[in-house]
Amino acid sequence: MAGQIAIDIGGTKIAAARVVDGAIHERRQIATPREHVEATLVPAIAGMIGDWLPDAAVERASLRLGVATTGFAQGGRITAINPATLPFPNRFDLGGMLRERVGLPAVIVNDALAAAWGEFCAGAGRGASGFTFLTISTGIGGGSVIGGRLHAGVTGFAGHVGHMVVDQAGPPCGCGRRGCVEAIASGTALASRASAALGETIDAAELFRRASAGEPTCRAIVAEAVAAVATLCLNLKTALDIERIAIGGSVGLNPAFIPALRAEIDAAPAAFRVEVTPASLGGDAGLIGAAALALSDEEGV
Ligand code: BMX
Ligand code: ZN
Repeated sequence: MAGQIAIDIGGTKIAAARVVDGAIHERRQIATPREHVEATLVPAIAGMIGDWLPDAAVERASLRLGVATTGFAQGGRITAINPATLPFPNRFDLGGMLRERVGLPAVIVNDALAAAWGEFCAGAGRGASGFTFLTISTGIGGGSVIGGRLHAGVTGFAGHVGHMVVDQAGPPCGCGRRGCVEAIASGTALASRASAALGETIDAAELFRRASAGEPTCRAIVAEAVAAVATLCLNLKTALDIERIAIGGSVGLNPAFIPALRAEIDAAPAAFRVEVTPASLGGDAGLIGAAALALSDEEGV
């Protein structure tokens, strides 16, 4: 069966899929190797997709991998904006290494930009004339589709809204700034803030469980994260005047998150309010978007 091979590299998981006509036919997932990423990442990906590669040279000739990845993607290379999300060397040549190891060219796009395109084409962004996707996951990423075009910006950096500052006196972020929404509300930040406050190691999922059970420290940490993401949404509305924001990622899709976010946004002055909705492709948005971008001539990514 023909189709695209799509890969989504996140700070916690790598997913790979065969995508046929925009639908996922077979999907695999592994934990992201976080040690010696420069040496382990590409072999791990090659191991996931090896048996999907066609033998016939003629079929290989028309195939391009669609790769969504955490990090700032530029000309096939990726750079960590926040190395705490996934540490790889600056301008890591992911495209070149994949071509060498797998024998296929790859279209490399930031994960949240790819997911924004996936949600716009086939999910929660369909029909929106201005749309932003936010992933609240290991890190916080974003992507916007304005007037039907993916807005990657002049260098491909657009969408790195996890590094918009929402509290100038806030905690330091791995990107080098202070008070970024990612330093307050990402899964990484929530786990480390909760662990420090409670004196025991817990992850973001456990933080939400305890907050739902009424534990006051956990409730306060979650409330601060929700307020930070709400500020980000209101700021995005002022910058882009989008119609809808879809929220994805393991933190964003926690059942407690979006209702609390909506309540916070609804308390803002009317002109700043924006519709927020769960990402409808769930964890597959990046795969579907990357597959579509590998086929398309969507520019600037
Ligand atoms: C970080 C940054 C973004 C990414 C976002 C979500 C790195 C390595 N990544 O802000 O490029 O889109 O995290 O990443 O600097 P995820 O791994 O949580 O999906
Ligand atoms: Zn930052």
